[in-house]
Amino acid sequence: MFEDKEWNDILKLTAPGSPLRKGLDNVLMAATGGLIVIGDDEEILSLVDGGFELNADYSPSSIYELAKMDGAIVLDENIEKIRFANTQLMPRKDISTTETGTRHRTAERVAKQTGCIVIAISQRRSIITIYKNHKKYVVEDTTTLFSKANQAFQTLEKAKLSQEEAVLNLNALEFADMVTIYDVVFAMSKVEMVLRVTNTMEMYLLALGEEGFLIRNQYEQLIGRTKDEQDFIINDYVLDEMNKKLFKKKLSSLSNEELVDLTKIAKIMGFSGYNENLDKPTCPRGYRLLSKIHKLPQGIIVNLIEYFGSFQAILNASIEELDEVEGIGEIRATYIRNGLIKMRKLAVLD
Ligand code: 3AT
Ligand code: 3AT
Ligand code: MN
Repeated sequence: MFEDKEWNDILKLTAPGSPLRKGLDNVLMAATGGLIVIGDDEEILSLVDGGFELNADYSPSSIYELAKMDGAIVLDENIEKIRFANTQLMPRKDISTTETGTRHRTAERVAKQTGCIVIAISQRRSIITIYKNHKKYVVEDTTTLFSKANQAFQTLEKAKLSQEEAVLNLNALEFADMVTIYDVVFAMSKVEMVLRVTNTMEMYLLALGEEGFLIRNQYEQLIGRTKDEQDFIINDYVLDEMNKKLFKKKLSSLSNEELVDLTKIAKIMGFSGYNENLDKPTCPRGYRLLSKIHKLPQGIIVNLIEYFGSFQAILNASIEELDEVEGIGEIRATYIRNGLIKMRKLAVLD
């Protein structure tokens, strides 16, 4: 939902268990409603009219007591001090707002005018809304968040399963030198799908805070190194550094529907001589499979690929030929050769 780091920070700030969220939940339970501004710079103070100046330490229970009074509460930026309570906020009237009630209209306007975080706790509707700049976010209760996170997790499990299948298939084809553009693009689309669900999942985990501890563990185990997997496929098949960056950008701009259209991905991957024919053969450089050889340093992998030019050439190289590469002696050459043979056996069996 939110791309920017700023909103990730807000999700963290208001996650269940955080001091701020405890205060907000107190106000919600007391059903008094509330209006809270986070930040106390000149610009904000210039909008504050009346009320009491407090400068008391922040605590969730004092927020609850203060929300019994009308008006707004002003906190410092770090949520350590309560600066004012029972104040009237006077944002500029010419700032547009789509809200109807005066509390929420004020919150939206102050957020737009000052750029600080403003929180409205509705008395009538029992919801917490956070405003910052031109965006707003309705804080979801933990039960709703949990069920959404669980749903996302189930989607993720399915996506992960079909990604693994596509990658195992690609392994076998790469060893057999029988890869077509279709196979690469198919695996790429599956990996990208997993990463997209991952983004949604991570947002829910942020919003759940410490309450999301168990599901976070499960999630991390499931996801493992999927991000690396995508980078490896890109390194294996997308031409130069410039194109790699551009490719990632173009890939993420595809909608979920477009992602299913494999010709679209093939086009942006920039296979040479690609003309809508997904059956055209292609071959990897070898980054992905070589990285599966236990403890083989990245630098050696790069040297190997630069020396031999393709994965097949590395696969067919003798121990003496491997030995020629910088950083590879006889022992390491044997280790690489055996590693590849072992992997090929496994890949073809699958
Ligand atoms: P009470 O003594 O609590 O009735 P008050 O002067 O403390 O009045 P409140 O801040 O409690 O006033 O506001 C009560 C309602 O009055 C809330 C809002 O619906 C309405 N209200 C307040 N200020 C305005 C305004 N400037 N324009 C329209 N309605 C307003
Ligand atoms: P509810 O969803 O009813 O809680 P609302 O957006 O409908 O919120 P109201 O007009 O009912 O807002 O006003 C409710 C209270 O909000 C009244 C007052 O205590 C507070 N409030 C409204 N405007 C301001 C303001 N400019 N500064 C401080 N407090 C305000
Ligand atoms: Mn109202």
